[in-house]
Amino acid sequence: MRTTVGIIGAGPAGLLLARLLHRAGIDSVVLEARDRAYVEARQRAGILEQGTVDVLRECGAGARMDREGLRHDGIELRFDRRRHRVDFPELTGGKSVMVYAQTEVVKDLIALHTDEGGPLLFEAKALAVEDPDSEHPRVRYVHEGVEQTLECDYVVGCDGFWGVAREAVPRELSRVFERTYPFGWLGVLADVPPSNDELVYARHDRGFALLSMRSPEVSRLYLQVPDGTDPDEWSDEEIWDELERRFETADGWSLKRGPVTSKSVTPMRSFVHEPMRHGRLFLAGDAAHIVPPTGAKGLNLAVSDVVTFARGLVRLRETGSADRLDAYSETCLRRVWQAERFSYAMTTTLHRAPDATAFDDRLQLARLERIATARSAATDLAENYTGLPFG
Ligand code: RFL
Ligand code: PHB
Repeated sequence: MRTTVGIIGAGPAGLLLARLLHRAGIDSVVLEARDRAYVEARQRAGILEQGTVDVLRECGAGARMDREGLRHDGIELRFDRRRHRVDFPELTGGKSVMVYAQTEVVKDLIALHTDEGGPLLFEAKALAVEDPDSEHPRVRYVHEGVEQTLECDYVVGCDGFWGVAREAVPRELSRVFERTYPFGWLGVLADVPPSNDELVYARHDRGFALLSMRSPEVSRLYLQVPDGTDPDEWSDEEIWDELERRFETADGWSLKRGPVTSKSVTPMRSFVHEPMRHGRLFLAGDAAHIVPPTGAKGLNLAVSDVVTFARGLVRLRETGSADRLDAYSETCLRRVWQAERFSYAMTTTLHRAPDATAFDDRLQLARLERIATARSAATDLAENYTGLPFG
């Protein structure tokens, strides 16, 4: 098979890229290792930045999001049994975020692409990207038990952290920047209306907790747990009891309980691979970088990467200038490192490290106090949370 852009991975990055290229009249083939049901059910992100919302609308993938998504104008920080609201539009000149699950974005993009777009092969596992620095890179893959080759003008590795695309960058040119954290998130979905209208990020001496939601009927909750925790160690009742302790306020706020329908543990890491481009191979989304989920940046970074690639390729086609495409790695990395900085700051301000001292605790409270009392500190949070401009 031959195509202009070979896309590895049908997560948000790969699917949105295929959509953007289709709208620009550029053909692509998407190879996805897993089956459609698996990809559509994978529980992950919940928050879309303003820029992500705008891109989904512009490419005709925003209709259901606009009907069912929940626009949020702020978040609540909870610490020392106090509640502090950060108002996004007021601090950013009108920006907000959308609560609309990654599973739903993925379902919408798959449905559109299946109706209108080019080939999207499920259960097609890429084995390797070959000759990335030639004019015609290739992807070797297995589909229906048969090994095949996809010949491309460009390959975009949207295959997530565990994918194969990154391996095609020669070791001597690769640099990896990484940090792991000695804790993870135990995440649950529960059939109960969210106990708060907006997300609650709670710092507590027992550890971090987050209240989020999927709809007016379904809550999404997270608890900081030690690294390597097995979700089955926690009964539903223990989870609710612990959430209640960490969210407790002095003003009698109460947490609604309901049936837990899913439970899983996510490890936390920060990771950046530089460069994000080698020859005609481009890395996008989690294939190139990971952020801890505390800043809600991962999916949104995947979106800004593929928008940058698509704009670069369209410019090359329309004007003959490869300047934007050539600047892909630098353009994306500037935004990636701002998201790394923000996610790290949110993570270390809100989580309790196993070796934290009383000094560390006081520092965290001082940082939160600063956000609660200084407009400049609150503005920095609001600008980063709602999303910095795309490159
Ligand atoms: P994905 O979603 O991992 O998709 C990669 C796809 O590639 C496929 N694949 C292959 N296909 C073919 N051949 C191979 N060899 C392949 N190897 C892999 C995989 O099957 C998969 O379908 O990466 P992508 O598209 O870059 O998207 C990134 C996002 O999924 C990720 O950054 C976010 O989910 C992170 N994240 C959040 N991001 C936000 O912006 N806001 C949030 O609120 C937010 N919350 C979260 C999160 C991630 C979480 N977890 C579970 C890691 C909350 C959690 C709990
Ligand atoms: C989620 O709803 O899954 C979610 C929300 C905010 C985050 C991370 C995850 O920071």
